[in-house]
Amino acid sequence: MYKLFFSPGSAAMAPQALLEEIGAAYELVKVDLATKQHQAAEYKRLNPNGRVPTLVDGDFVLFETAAICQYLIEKHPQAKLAPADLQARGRMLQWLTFMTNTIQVAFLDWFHPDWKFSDAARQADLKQAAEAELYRAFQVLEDSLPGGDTMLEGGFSAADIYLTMMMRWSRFLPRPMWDWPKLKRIAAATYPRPAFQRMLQKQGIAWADNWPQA
Ligand SMILES: N[C@@H](CCC(=O)N[C@@H](CS)C(=O)NCC(=O)O)C(=O)O
Repeated sequence: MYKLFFSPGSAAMAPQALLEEIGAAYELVKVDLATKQHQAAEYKRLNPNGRVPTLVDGDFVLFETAAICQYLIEKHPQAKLAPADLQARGRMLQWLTFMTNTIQVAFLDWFHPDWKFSDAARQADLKQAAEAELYRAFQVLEDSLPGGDTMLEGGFSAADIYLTMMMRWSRFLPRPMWDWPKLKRIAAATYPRPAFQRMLQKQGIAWADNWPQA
């Protein structure tokens, strides 16, 4: 039985939605960021970065969201969370990597400019730069994706879950990700999936309340 250390609405959403897609048994362990549980020595033994998520599979401990997703994809091939074709799989890895090391990083700067600077003016500059970087990255996706309900032409994959997690984070941006039509279409097809809905419900959170229904 897996253990997934999470905080509601965090990057744990994607691995948990994948666990739900797989139908795997898992225990959800809440890490309270408000009381700094993620900085406690006990948790940092699992995840030295003091971040969520962390996946525990027996004696094996794994951190980094994209790595956890990839591990689950590989461990449960029957769940078909990635295409079988090598090049299509390469494309999925390209987008997972782009989302985790470009988009997610810019989101962190936008949400937490205080992590890098104490000075208010420098925080404002960082937030502005992060917002511009997010829009640039959304445009890269928009210009590159085939169009349709999924990121890959071959159909649903873990990358769709990852993008939809970011879509929810983007609800606070002046221009949420759903301003980009191809990205909106993917999230529109992904967030109603029963697995994604179970993840939201188990985390005690809702889909974006400002999501444009039309
Ligand atoms: N690259 C890491 C980033 C994880 C990360 O930054 N998680 C955030 C929540 S989305 C966190 O743990 N924040 C701790 C905090 O707010 O202090 C990953 O994808 O696992």
